[in-house]
Amino acid sequence: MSRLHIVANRLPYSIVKQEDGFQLIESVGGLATGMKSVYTEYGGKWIGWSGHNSDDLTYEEASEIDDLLEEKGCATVPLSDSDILEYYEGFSNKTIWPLFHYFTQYVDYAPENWETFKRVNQRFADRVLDVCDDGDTVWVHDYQLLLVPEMIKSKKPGVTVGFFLHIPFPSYEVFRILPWRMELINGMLGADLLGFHIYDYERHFLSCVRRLFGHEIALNQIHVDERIVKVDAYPMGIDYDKFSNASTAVMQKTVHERSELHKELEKYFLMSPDRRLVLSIDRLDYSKGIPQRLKSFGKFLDKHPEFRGSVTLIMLAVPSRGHVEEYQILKREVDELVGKINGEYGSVNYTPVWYFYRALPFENLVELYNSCDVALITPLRDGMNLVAKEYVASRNTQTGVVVLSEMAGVSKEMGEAITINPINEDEIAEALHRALTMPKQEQQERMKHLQNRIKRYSIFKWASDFVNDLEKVKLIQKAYLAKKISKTVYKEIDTKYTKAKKRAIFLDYDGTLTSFHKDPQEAYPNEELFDILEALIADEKNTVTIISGRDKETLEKWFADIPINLICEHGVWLRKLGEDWQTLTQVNNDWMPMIRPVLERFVDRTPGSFIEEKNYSLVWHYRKAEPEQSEIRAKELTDELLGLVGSLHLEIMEGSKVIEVKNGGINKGIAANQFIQNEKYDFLTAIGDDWTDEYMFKELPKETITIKVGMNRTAAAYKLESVEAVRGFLKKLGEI
Ligand code: GDG
Repeated sequence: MSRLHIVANRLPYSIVKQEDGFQLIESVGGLATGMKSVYTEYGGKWIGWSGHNSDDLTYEEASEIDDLLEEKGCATVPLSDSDILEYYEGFSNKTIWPLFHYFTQYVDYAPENWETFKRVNQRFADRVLDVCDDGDTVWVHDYQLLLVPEMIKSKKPGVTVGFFLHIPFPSYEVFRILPWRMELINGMLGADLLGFHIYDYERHFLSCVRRLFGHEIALNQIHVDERIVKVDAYPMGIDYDKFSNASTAVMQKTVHERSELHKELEKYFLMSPDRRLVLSIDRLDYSKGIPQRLKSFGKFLDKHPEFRGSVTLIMLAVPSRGHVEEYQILKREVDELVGKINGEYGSVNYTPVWYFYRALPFENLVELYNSCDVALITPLRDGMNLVAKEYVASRNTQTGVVVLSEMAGVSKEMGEAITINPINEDEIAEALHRALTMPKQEQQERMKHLQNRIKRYSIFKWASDFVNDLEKVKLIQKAYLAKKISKTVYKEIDTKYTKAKKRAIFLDYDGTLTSFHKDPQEAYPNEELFDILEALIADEKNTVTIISGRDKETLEKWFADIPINLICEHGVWLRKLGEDWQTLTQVNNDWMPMIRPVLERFVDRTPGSFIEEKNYSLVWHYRKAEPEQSEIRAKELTDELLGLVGSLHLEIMEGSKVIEVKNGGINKGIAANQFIQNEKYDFLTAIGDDWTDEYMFKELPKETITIKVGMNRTAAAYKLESVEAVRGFLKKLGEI
């Protein structure tokens, strides 16, 4: 693989000023560990902010820092005081963070923060563009850089871009609140691969794309202009061995070698064999549910007085975003709650909550994981939550219980934890009781499963999976492009066209010659389309046929003024030039009274959907209905119809946002073949966009130039990406 660069708000080093100059300290965070393995292996750069305010640095100091980082493969993006205030603390942490964690009441909509966010994202993108070449791969991380993928892609389309979001992606109902919602999605769609921790975030994102942009989406692939964007879930892992080994090392230390904290913990247990520790670790953030957790612990002590004196909650709250008002309020609330619980339930030799408001060194962290019987992890929302995984990895004795919020992404991977609703304080109190009284054997059984799973999908596996998928996306795009009509392919088609003496051109209508409209009656042909068709018809070597699922009355009305052949209702009706309408197959409508009530029931329950009755078919349209609901309804309806149609010799056709029930033995392929029989055409082409057109692609003679509009799997030989592309193609053929 070519070079792979990482882009994140922060570089994987922090910088401290010493007497003899600046010194780099390697970050030990999960992301830094995982990514270092990736960008060093692929010889790329890590692009990000050094963590220093550029206003506080002299030119010489800034250059010294840049040089030090450069040696480590890092390229710095400078941030000034106002950038930090408006881009980082402002739009990132006061707008996106609360919104994406469903704290809509905290969202700040300051337009100046948005402006700075855009400007700083552009600065990051420019720095990336400086260091990368066409053919390189770039992996952008997290919510501070949502606009960067598009900013890279629009300038260097030859660069493959991946993006991973570390926080939740909210549901459409929440996301839509944001005035800059279109811009953010558009920024993300610059990526070739978009990763989320869990499927829920992925489906929220896809739903926003569908509703805000209407792009075509097939499974987890979005068709954006001429590209395919793949979306997938990759639950981020940890460096499992690092925690497991550190935990073993901690246990093997002699008394003298042990840290002060470790000694304190041992003393605590020595006081009584019944003593238990419950652990709580997070950044002090309102998304983490810390006040609710404390209150639940108070409730637990209240309801189970037998545990007073023997169960202590160790609460490590790492200071975070202290400039932001909501965090200051939270800090006061937590301080008060700790005081209240300790005041109410404490005694001379019992402190219910040990509260640390600071970051501890890694060794202490592992000691805590090692010594605590229960990990109490109760975020109100959390993208993943790595603490839960780190606790599991550190439990070499295989004892210990995780009490876990169902709102954390990690809960999807931890079925063996006791899951709780983080708002429900009584439930948490009871879960805590259950955890503290769980038999050892049960703890070990659960822990064994958790460890096996967390170990397997480590941070390294996570990173390599994402990188491998980025490579695969290139192949998907290549396969898509392979069927695209390139200049050379077009030339070949044009040569055949020019040489031909008698040509048959079959054109589907909706989604091929004209875009879909919410109201199908609005899809009538415009002037440009008439010009294109007239130019083709003017060449007397051409026999042009519109072949559509629409009813004959509509098409007859719309195309009354031009001499064109029409095949309607997927092949039931044919009107050749100068002739009357004829049916291509013998059909009847006796079945309609049986099927109609079924469709009507679905109309009643699916607002926006409606029934169209054609001469020989019934159609349930759901283009105007709520997209996700109607997809489900469409599946239900198909299932129900399948049970009915067999004995009636009917067929169900699932088109684009329609389900059509019609007589069996009729399709566009049969109709088109009947149309050309007894004639000697030396140029045949068929263009269509949906499932019903596949019959033409499969059944017309093999020399037919078959063209599919859109990205879905097809039997056609070629693809065009859109209605505009079809019109462009026909204009060239018709020489207009
Ligand atoms: C975001 C998302 C997602 C904590 N205290 C100390 C310390 N830590 C380390 C832990 C852990 C990390 O910080 C916290 O990670 P989380 O995943 O729990 O949470 P966020 O910081 O909010 O991270 C989150 C994550 O991104 C990854 O995608 O899981 O949902 O919000 O690694 O060990 N480390 C040390 N001392 C401490 O006192 N050394």
